[in-house]
Amino acid sequence: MASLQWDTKSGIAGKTQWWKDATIYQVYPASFKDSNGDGWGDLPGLISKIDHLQELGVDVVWVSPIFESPQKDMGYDVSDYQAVYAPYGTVDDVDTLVAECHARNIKVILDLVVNHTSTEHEWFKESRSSRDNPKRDWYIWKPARYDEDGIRHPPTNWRGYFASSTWTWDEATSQYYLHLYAPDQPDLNWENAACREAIYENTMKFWLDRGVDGFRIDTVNKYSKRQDFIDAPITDAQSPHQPAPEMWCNGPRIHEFIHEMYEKVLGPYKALSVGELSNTPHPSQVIPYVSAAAQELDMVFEFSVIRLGTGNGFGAKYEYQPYPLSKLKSLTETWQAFIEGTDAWTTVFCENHDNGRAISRFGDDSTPESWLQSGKAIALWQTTMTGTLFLYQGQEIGMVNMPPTWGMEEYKDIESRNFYFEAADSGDQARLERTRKGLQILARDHSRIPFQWDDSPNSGFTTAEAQPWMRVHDNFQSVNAARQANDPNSILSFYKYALRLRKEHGDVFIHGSFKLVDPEDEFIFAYLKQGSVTDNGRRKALVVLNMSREARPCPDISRAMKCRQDEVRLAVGTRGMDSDQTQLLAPWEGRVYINY
Ligand code: TEU
Repeated sequence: MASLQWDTKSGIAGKTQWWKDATIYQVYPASFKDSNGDGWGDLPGLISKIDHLQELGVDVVWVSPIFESPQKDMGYDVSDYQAVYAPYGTVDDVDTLVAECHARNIKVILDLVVNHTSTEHEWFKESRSSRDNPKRDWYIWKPARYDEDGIRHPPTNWRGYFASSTWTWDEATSQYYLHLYAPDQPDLNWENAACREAIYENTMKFWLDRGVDGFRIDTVNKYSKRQDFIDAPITDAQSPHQPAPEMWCNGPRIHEFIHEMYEKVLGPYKALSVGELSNTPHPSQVIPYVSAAAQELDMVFEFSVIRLGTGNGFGAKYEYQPYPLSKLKSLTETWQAFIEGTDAWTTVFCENHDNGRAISRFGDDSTPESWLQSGKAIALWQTTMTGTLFLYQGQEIGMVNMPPTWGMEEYKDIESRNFYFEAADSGDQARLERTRKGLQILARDHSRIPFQWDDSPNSGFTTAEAQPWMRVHDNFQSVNAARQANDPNSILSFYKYALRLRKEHGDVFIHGSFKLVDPEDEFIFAYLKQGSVTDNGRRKALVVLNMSREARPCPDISRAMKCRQDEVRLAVGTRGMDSDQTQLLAPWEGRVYINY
């Protein structure tokens, strides 16, 4: 990887662009590898598995939050940004991780969670201590509203992410504080300049000075809220709390704040940045965050594709909504093509710690054969798309959702549990059933169960005697990394090959344009990738993926590629290299043709 390429084209001095070609791997540390038998993954465990990442072809590791935290939301509730949560290890272990990764030419990025802190953070403890504390204004405090009967109500009717009001009453000073997530996660007040300065110094520079290469930035577009704090329109008559993202997302000063973060920290440190951009479904809103000239973020995660199947609005999020393949295709095209002709950049991903597993959602985990074939089709889909590619731990071995036979007690996530209990409390049995079924597909828990390393007890994640913090999947004896490493036909071997091919033809796969072929076809997902015109002509690739359980005719390759048949060859196929002899695509078969 060219790690120190100066970008002369964008005209931004000192801005390196190595990350465009990078493959980034997300580690969810609690579930990756436990080294000390306490059933909770840790940094020494992660360090012991760097070779797995290197063999896969990973360039950057993103580690989900490891900081001191009461773990109300798995570390996305930080109580001390400069300390490591003891079960993960120590600050020295982070230094070792960085050194060991750098020795293998792998970079390390941490999760930056600065829209909110934990209520246990010193800043919040001070802020809540009195109305005239100097840090009072570092969080968002508002007086109550009272109705004609003198009953107290929150300042606004907003619904938070985890199925409650966004406001919690604090007896000590008789005011409400704002929290978009759990009551234990109060929102920081980015309007306060001293607070912003403390964030840059305390949470960012501290780790960059230790050699960390950048950040995945949590909830990056929620720092600026509308300041009038008014009620949202009532769109869910069943609930006292109303969805209100227009009140607290992409607010009036958001670009000012992110640019300041860039100017003061990200830019000078040349730190890699990838922001989490929810509730922003229009390309015209996204470009200002990721245009190189804007000097804000290198790239963002936009969630239209990964949110497919989630229910409407905030309250019904876990009531599954089926969708046609054409929807997946058109959303993919939108979020591939939106950077064409701009100086912006995009990301490619289909899994993370907040969603169900890709095979269980976009593929088919119902039989071993459909699991294998659809896992490879998904690998081909992801590795042939434009942008920086993100893989989530376990994706490379085709880990799937928890079995539907597992009860609610196996779901540990605050969001899953709150939605389930909200549905149960409603007394509406049909809603409860819909939520239970939806959670089986969409819950955040599915991606958080222990990594399946081998077929030993507890899947090699921890010792045989330990009690893992989440249950190990029943299928670990057949689905595990050790078995797949030795099998040339495994999903893991396929990812390794496809990732190499992606780099080899980076002009087409990583940087090319994207155009759907037959957008209306509800079985075949086919698209043309084209690189830039060079002396040797234009490089093209046609990706054809049968996203169904039935054999289907293959599209006309030379017509779609506008090439003669003898100018085209099969570059890779999920069923091996002989498959291009047949005009029929087998169930879940994928092929990539390139011109030469
Ligand atoms: O998620 C932010 C977020 O708003 C959602 O997109 C997220 O997927 C979640 O399901 C809320 O419904 C980030 C983290 O990725 C998530 O794990 C945290 O819970 C959240 O921030 C709060 O810090």
